[in-house]
Amino acid sequence: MNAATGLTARPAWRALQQHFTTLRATHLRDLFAADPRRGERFTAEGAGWYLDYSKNRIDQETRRLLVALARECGVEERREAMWRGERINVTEHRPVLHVALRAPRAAKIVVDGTDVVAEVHAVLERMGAFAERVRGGAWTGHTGRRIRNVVNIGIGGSDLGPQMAYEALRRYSARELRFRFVSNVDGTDFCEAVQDLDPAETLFVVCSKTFTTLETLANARAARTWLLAALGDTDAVRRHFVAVSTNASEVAKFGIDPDNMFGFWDWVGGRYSLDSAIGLSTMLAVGPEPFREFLAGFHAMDEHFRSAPFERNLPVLLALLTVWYVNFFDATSIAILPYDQYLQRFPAYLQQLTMESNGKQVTRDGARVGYATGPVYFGEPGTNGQHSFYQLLHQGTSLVPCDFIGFCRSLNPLGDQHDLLMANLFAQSEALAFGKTESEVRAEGVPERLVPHRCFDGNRPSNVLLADALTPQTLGALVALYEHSVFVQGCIWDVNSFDQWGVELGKQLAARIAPELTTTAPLAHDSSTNALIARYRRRRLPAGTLATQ
Ligand code: G6Q
Repeated sequence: MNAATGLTARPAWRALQQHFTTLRATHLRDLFAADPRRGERFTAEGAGWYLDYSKNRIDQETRRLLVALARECGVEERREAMWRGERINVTEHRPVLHVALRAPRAAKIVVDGTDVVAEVHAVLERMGAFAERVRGGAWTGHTGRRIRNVVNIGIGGSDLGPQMAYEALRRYSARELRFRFVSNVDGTDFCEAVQDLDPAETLFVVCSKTFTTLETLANARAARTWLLAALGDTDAVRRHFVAVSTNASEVAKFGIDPDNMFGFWDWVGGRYSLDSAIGLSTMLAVGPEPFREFLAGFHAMDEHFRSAPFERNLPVLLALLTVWYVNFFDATSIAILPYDQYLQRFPAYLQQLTMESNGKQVTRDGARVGYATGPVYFGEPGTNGQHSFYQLLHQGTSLVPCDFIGFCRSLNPLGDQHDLLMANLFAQSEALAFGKTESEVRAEGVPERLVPHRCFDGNRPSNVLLADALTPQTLGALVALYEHSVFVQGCIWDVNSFDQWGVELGKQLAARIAPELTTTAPLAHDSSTNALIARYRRRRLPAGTLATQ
């Protein structure tokens, strides 16, 4: 089978195309009217999460065909190949084993003759011991003062996950410790993060899988300079810097004591590394035991993904629905709408997970795909988003499937505010699905000229994900849910969800341009880039000068 046409030639795909021609005109109002129990029938549960996917433009036949497509695309085989540690990241020739990071101690996953689960637990032990010392005050700074500030330096997968998890689990975190996250090579990020911190009480956690990332090394050097300017003694680095990396030699070259390094492995992708030692800042915030619960939540979803039949399998269902909208309804974006302020960084985190994984134009074999792949993910916590971009979700010309995420119990009960929050979640999903017809608008006495403006077509799909409360466990399960959903999508689109070559070109060009900015050497780019660099050269300030001076 030709790889580029492989997917679209599959029997289930062909059947879905046929089925789509009949279902596309069906309104969610009709689907609900035809089956009074639809809201209970199209639901699934696993690892503490309840998924209501009844407000999707599907019927039982759609689900049957989508599940058949997953089978034809070998989702089961590829899932097991991942668990077996096969090198399913074909372009980097690596296993993909984030599931080993949360496997219980008794589990065994062997890669190249080594039981990686045992290694994972050895690192977890070291992280736990270190976290206890910092949190308990036994680990002090160079001058003997207690650590009160933790600054995570990292970017991409070494920043988005830890920052999201820190924010999400804030309710469980040690409030006497302050956490900051520095990622951007823009000096503003570092300067603002440390401007009110005392170097003698500050611990830097430098997170970089490769320890060669330009932004992270620039910020780590800035941190060292800032620390030494205050403490004066290079020995201080030992007490104020720890590293999380797979690259011990680069860590040592930077001057961080290898004893203060927490390792992980090349079979952990950056955007899948939150539950490795990259989560050290999260563990410092919440403590080792809640971190283990967090891992247990991931593992519970792993087990669900591995054992639940596809028809009741949360990651499989979420993935198939995305494929349905992207490939049949031509949807180009998905909104992630968490109704919980603690999940404010969750959409940003998911953006990387989904778009870096499945934003691909060739199949695993390198043939051009003949169909759409990963959509744009975006989102904001509700209810804030309601007062901004939801207008387009309700009345715009694009179809934007939405994932609503909420909790039955608030971690901060404040009067009736949680009920108000959840009422909004339920109402949004209802409004998107059922809309408001012309006759309903007229019946409200709306003047005729305003009727078109006040109508809502409805028929806009959404999922609702509910858990009892935001805990380390439910957060872990939620992350794993999306990780596996991305995996299933990748299997169907036949792309490698675990590489990210797309970020390379810009990096290479920036490395070429950086030295050109500070010379007067002739430029050999296109006329636009040449003119931009020339203007910048004329107007830039010498390093170290303030724009306001
Ligand atoms: C994620 C990507 C990327 C990576 C960063 C940081 O999957 O690979 O976002 O996490 O580029 O890389 P380092 O951890 O090596 O600094």
